Amino acid sequence: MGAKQSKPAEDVNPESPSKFGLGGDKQTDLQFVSKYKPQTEGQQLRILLHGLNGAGKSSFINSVHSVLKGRISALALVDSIAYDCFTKQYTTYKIEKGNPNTFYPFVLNDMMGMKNANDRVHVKDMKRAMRGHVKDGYTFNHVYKLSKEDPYYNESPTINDKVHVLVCVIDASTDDLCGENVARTLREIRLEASELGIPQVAVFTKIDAAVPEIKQDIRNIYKSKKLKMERFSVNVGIPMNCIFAVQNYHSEMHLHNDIDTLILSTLRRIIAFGDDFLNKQNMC
Ligand SMILES: Nc1nc2c(ncn2[C@@H]2O[C@H](COP(=O)(O)OP(=O)(O)OP(=O)(O)O)[C@@H](O)[C@H]2O)c(=O)[nH]1
Ligand SMILES: [Mg+2]
Repeated sequence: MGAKQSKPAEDVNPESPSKFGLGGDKQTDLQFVSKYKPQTEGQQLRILLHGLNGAGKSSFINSVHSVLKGRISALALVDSIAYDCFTKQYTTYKIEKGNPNTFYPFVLNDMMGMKNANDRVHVKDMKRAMRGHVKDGYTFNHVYKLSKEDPYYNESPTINDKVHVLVCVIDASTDDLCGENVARTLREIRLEASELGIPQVAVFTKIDAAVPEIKQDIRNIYKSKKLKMERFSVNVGIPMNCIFAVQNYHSEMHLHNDIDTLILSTLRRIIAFGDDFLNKQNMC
């Protein structure tokens, strides 16, 4: 698939989402992301994705990669039958920027999803991951947490190993976004992140399945009561202005302007939140 073929078409729709401020302005957001540089040379902004299995974490990474590369790509592996946790390893994804071996100064971390609300091992592993103790390549399991004796335990994490923004990925297409117990567990993870000062956002995925009307008009996204964002916000404690909605690239052959716009505006905000935290850390 060549770049020419996948180049997003100019948005000729006078009622495009960007014009309604729903997804921000694509070019401005793209410029922000392209120009972003942490204040301190050599620093890297780490974005950790978590959530229930099958929520769309790996697909979000692929979507960000696709938008920034200008073509559909599959950096992180995704399973089409999400009956169990497909991603098992802790993996840091870097995105090449222009020249080979030049990367964006932010990375996206994928990890095994939470099996259910009683997945205590996941909560413990999350705490270690946020503090930077989990090395790349660690294979998670549901039976025991990463031990301090494990070769994949990072005893002395640097600022680059620690997480700077936590992204809770939610499948918006399920009837019950997250039951009471899952919400409690997500809240527990959120409180741990808050103790470390790590900002948190939520990204609702699969809005195409949740709100089929958006296929005709993507402006319906944030209006749609079907997304139940307010209820999620109250249950988990993430404020409404930190909750975003996207459609991941999951079956598309080409990029689409509206999908790009939502992914980019979400990414921009994630980076901005993480950067604030990174700067605060540097001042300490
Ligand atoms: N319709 C639709 N399907 C999606 C979207 N995002 C992801 N999917 C599908 O949802 C399934 C699970 O997606 P993954 O990205 O593997 O989810 P995950 O959170 O990484 O899952 P685990 O690794 O198992 O924890 C796959 O079949 C994807 O194609 C989306 O925005 N819309
Ligand atoms: Mg995955």
